[in-house]
Amino acid sequence: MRAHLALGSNLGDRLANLQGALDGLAATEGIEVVAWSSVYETDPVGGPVQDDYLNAVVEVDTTLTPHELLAVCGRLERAAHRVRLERWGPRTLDVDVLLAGDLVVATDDLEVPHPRMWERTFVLAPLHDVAPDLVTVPDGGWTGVRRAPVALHLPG
Ligand code: GSY
Repeated sequence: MRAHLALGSNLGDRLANLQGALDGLAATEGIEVVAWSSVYETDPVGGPVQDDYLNAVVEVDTTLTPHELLAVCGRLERAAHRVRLERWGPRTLDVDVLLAGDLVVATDDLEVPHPRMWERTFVLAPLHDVAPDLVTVPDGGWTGVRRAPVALHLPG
């Protein structure tokens, strides 16, 4: 199954946090990283006044179920020492399951497709990089997101 995951960070070494997530995904059994987007610096959406985020999207092929993917996301967030102090508050790392093939999941702990993804330019701009067929660029381009002069890398 082809799946798409959103990465975000606005606390600590933001780029290192995103890179750690990409490395962690690539090292996970049952996940093959297929592509990753540019890194975007984005205005914070929702929550308290907080610093700008770095956001990216990773495309994977996986044999894991959506709930197994969710568990991987949680493991990666804990590895980045994410502390849940405040809903929508600043965070070292957020990893969300956006899409899991054509699957639809609606459980208490997981909704796929991600219920807010289509209104979030910080998700849609990087998703467009890896899956342009899924996202239409709005007239006038994206607002609130800027391509950052940095990139994620994987060996090979
Ligand atoms: O939902 C992910 C965490 N988050 C973000 C984010 O990743 N990027 C931006 N720009 N704003 C956000 N607000 C929240 S909460």
